[in-house]
Amino acid sequence: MTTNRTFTMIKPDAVENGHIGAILDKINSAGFRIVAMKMTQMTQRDAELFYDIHKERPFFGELVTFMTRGPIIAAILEKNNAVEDFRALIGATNPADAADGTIRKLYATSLGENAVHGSDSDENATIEGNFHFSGREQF
Ligand code: 3AN
Repeated sequence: MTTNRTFTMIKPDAVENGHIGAILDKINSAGFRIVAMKMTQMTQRDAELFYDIHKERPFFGELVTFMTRGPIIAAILEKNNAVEDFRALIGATNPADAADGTIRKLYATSLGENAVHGSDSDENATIEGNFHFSGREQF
């Protein structure tokens, strides 16, 4: 099902470096509507569950430590073709490979600390949005 929604996190590195406002401005300027948004800090268990797909990868421990070391911004975004267009807006996983003008090119520091997350499919956008926005909140 095409939902036209995606899920993003502004990661601890970008929050620490004061880039929340600039990144939200890029998101708004690219035509995304913010459907839900909160500042939160992931627990170790949260990060392990969220990145379960990477649990066998050598960088898993580093990823969990990084994602739990400070606050993040979690948000659900809406736009036509949201998943694909947002992946284009953030750029390649490694900021060294990211195109000029993309969020990772502008604000990420390294492959491991790459400023933002963007869902890679409609299915994962729904799963990830529900992971961070559940309970009484219905979007
Ligand atoms: P993306 O975030 O572009 O979808 P994934 O899903 O392959 O990339 O990786 C999830 C996260 O894991 C990345 N955002 C990055 O923080 C981290 N990561 C991926 N590959 C590496 C790596 N080789 N070394 C360290 N961290 C990595």
